[in-house]
Amino acid sequence: MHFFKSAATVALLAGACLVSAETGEKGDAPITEGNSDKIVYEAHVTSSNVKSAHLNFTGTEDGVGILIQACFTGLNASQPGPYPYHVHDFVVGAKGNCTATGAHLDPYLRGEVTPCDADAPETCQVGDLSGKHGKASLEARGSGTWCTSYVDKYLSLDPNDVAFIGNDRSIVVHNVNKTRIGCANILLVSGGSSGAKSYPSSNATTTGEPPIATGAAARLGTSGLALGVIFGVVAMLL
Ligand SMILES: [Cu+2]
Repeated sequence: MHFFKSAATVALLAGACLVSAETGEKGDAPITEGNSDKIVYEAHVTSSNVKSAHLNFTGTEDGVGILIQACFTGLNASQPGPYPYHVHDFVVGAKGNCTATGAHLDPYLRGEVTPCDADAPETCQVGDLSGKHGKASLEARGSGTWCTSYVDKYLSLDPNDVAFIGNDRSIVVHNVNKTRIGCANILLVSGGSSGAKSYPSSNATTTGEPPIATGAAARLGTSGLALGVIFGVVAMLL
């Protein structure tokens, strides 16, 4: 009897070890709180291969996690799907260069060797949206559209959280072979602060480009918003 009990314990311990092997060097991602539903970020991907992939990020009523709504449409039929998409570390480079976005947002240093297990999303790379919630389906090809909506409990709208999606981050859409077929910066639309960056770019695990390029693109985003406000005021005066 005792033998069976301890055998079961050993098996359990071994199981626990296996599970922890998938966990990030810095542990599992914690559930985020305090994400206001007044804060809205957006990313709008358009490229020669992606007519439109629009993603909207906002807080939730209870502040737990962030609500993501996404619609993909007009993906080039020559690109094999289904299509993974992720939050990447850096902003898009000059001339829409998606390579400049670096790796997936992975502040807990989990890496991507072991694929994300959607049943244990806390162990996935924080930025691995399609790993946790499903890839964009083939329905998005040609004139088709594919939309989804979900709460991701591990991303944050707080600039002081390592899982912050704002400002210096981007969305990259891939084909099924991981080729980057489109990318766009995640920009603040309303609420929130443009805030500090808590997850140092130097932590990135890839070939990431220096964050110098990011400033320029971020400024571009900000001046775009400012322009929008100016046009809005002018339109009101007319
Ligand atoms: Cu990606």
